[in-house]
Amino acid sequence: MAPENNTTLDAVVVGAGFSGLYMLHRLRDILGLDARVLEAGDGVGGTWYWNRYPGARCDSESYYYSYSFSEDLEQEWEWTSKYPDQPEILRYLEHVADRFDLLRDIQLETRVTEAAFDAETNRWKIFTQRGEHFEAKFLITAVGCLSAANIPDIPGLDDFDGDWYHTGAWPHQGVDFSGKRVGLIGTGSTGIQATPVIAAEADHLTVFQRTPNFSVPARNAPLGKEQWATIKSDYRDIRRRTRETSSGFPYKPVERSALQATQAERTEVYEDLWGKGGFSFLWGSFNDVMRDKEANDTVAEFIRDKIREVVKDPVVAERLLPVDHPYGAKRPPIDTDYFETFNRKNVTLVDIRQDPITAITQDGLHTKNAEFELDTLVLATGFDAMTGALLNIDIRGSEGLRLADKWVEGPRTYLGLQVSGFPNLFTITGPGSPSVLTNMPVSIELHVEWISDCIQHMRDNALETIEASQEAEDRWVEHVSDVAKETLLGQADSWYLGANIPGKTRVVMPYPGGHFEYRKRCEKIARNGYSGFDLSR
Ligand code: FAD
Ligand code: N01
Repeated sequence: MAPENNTTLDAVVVGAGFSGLYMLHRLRDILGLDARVLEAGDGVGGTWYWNRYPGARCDSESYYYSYSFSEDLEQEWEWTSKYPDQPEILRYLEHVADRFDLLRDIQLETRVTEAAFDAETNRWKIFTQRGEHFEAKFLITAVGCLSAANIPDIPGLDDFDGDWYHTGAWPHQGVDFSGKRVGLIGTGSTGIQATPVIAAEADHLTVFQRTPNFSVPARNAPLGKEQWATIKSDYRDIRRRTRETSSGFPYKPVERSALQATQAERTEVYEDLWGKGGFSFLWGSFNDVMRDKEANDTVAEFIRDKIREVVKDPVVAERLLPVDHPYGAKRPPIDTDYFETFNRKNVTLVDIRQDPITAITQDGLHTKNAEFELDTLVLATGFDAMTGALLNIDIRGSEGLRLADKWVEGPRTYLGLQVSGFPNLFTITGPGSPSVLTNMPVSIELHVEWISDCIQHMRDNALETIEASQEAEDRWVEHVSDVAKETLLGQADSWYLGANIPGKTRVVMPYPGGHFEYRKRCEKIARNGYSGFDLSR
């Protein structure tokens, strides 16, 4: 779509991933609004457009890591496996864009840099990197919780003669690792997915690990005709269950406590779930593992034993043992042959807590005690999560208040949906909502539908603006913090808290009260005429 200047619209949506695509469909095709999506990338798909690194795939099972809003779409699409790879998920999102004829209202290669609310006209003024200017009544951010890459400030990165890549901005043509000495920094979900695949191709892979991580086997498997027949006939029930659990996963909530079980009973449960693989290991074991450190220790020790069992060199095994945080307090990865990969002769593990990285040079990487010659460096160093992409836009509210100033001590929102002082701005899966603690399409659909219903309500009642009240926001921020204290989330230096970004205020950003409770609360607030929001004519 050709750039235009001074375009006036009902709504501007920023971002064309899972969130932005569905938001556009609701606004345009259900509400009949004049809406446009502005997307920085040159294609749709968001996470699945950017993260093309080797081994990238989802960790929610495919049949519920998908939209539920269209039964026809559900019946048409068949995923090849439980955890499909990035190209397949991207194809799905491209299919959705095509099927619902969304592309004609998506403007690609358009990065939003600034947005300011004009209180005279009650309109948002939105500016892009390529000099365009839009005005819209509603500004809806669909910028993603995990879309602003974290590139660590390691001295010398620019001097490196080889190639370096961040996994969240992977080249579309791929990277050829054959015959290469590769270094990989980071052992989060991304590093854990990429390591086995790169190791199989490279001449040598050196993994630079700052914090050992828990990981359980994914046990990926194809989905065949019979499974599809069952899934398709059960879809409504599956979707209902995703909405009625705290995780957005359709697992039955477990009633049993790890501490009330005997050691033998616990081992039996953990062995069974280890064999099944995936997130059933987290959600399907015991109800106290995410709340009680002693209960958590039982599962943590089980995983450590598995690592000791798999990794043949006891020194390497010891280095891989996660000991500084409870299982699940960081987003738990699932893997295919991650720990096994450290038995390969062409893989070295470096503990950069013991021997910190000091610099990157022309030839490779230096730690305090050693030098590593490298041809290629992979930064699997994650994201400035939850607030990064929002604050990369200079957003100013009704009295010129900057979002970046308002959030200096951590994000403040009401329900993760709105920010006091920023009328008619909606933040899909914003901080303060369950978002990343859930299977995200479920949280995304909830927000998209809540926002479009809210806009419909405003139109029906000739309302001009909606804004979270200061009081409701303060109460919500306090509630999020209180609920977080009942969990183990505070006990890890994770991106949930912003602890991965130097200088970022440490605060639990996602709402840990569970999807179902949160959903009921959002629905009740809407039924009560949007209590906690100020609406004006
Ligand atoms: P995104 O997909 O991140 O899309 C945001 C879009 O906004 C991007 O395309 C970006 O370019 C654009 N954008 C941002 N800022 C601007 C700007 N200023 N101007 C214009 N455009 C902008 N979640 C799960 O629940 N299950 C999983 O299995 C799972 N797997 C994941 C695997 C990886 C590798 C990663 C990184 C995340 C994964 N997630 C998973 C989380 C995932 O981000 C969400 O599931 C979902 O894809 C988010 O969709 P979104 O549309 O909200 O955001
Ligand atoms: O990022 P991360 P990610 N020097 O922040 C290390 C989703 N996802 O891209 O732990 C050295 O988790 C950092 O070390 P430490 C999922 O929600 C899902 O892996 O901070 N090391 C850590 O080891 C996930 O949680 C899938 O000490 C540095 C790593 O880099 C989220 O995206 C796949 C460093 C970053 O781990 C983010 O995952 C991929 C530095 N300066 C992603 N800075 C699925 O499977 C950071 N690190 C679905």
